[in-house]
Amino acid sequence: SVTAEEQKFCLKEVLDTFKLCLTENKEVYLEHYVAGWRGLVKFLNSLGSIFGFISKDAVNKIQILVTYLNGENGSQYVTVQSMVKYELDNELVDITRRGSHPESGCRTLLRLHRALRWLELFLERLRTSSEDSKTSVMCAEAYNESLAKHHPWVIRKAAGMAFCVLPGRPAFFEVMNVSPPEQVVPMLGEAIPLISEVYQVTEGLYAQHNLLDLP
Ligand code: 1Q0
Repeated sequence: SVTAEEQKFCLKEVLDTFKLCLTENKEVYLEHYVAGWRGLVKFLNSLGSIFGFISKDAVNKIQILVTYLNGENGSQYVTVQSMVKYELDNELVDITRRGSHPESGCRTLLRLHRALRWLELFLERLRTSSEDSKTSVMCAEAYNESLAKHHPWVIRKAAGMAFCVLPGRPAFFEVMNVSPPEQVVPMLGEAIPLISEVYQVTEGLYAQHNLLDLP
């Protein structure tokens, strides 16, 4: 059915979305950033319900940002740069501890931003891996180098358990829905620099405004 087709993950589609993310002067379009995450969540959902607690959190954060984008101040949320400026200028961000703005665009995007680093590290491992490499190990290594330092013990534990049931590399490549499958590695080679650039631009912006530790 049409709905099933819409739900199906396609690596090419996600790649195209990240291509659209950067403006000419290297700002990040929130709309495409969020669309990129939507595509990744599709992938996650196709791996089974054990990843539900992760995809639920991602969907929740995507939804928060979409609500801003479609809200009355949506024009302030066109790029991550304009969002940061707007929310800071109007004191809409809890800077040192959680207060009256627990769901600011800035802190919400920061969570996805940290996850994007995980994605970059994981995809790079996938790209350079051999046929018999374990996705669970690549995923855990990428996680430990990135997101893990921002997560409490109980989440790290749950994530670690979920990684253990990741399908093997061949099945994983199949879910990526690239044909022929030999195209996966070159396609990753194309995707990773794009994802990396979006990450670097956002990281620079957040660093410049001291926003990297938002509660
Ligand atoms: C393929 C396996 C996917 C594994 C995903 C690794 C990330 C594990 C993260 C565990 C998150 C647990 C849920 C809750 C966390 C929140 O506490 C935390 C902080 O937020 P807050 O509000 O409590 O301060 N949230 C986060 O850190 C955000 C986590 C978002 C993770 C989104 C993951 C989306 C996954 C995509 C699958 C990508 C597959 C890659 C291959 C596709 C090829 C392009």
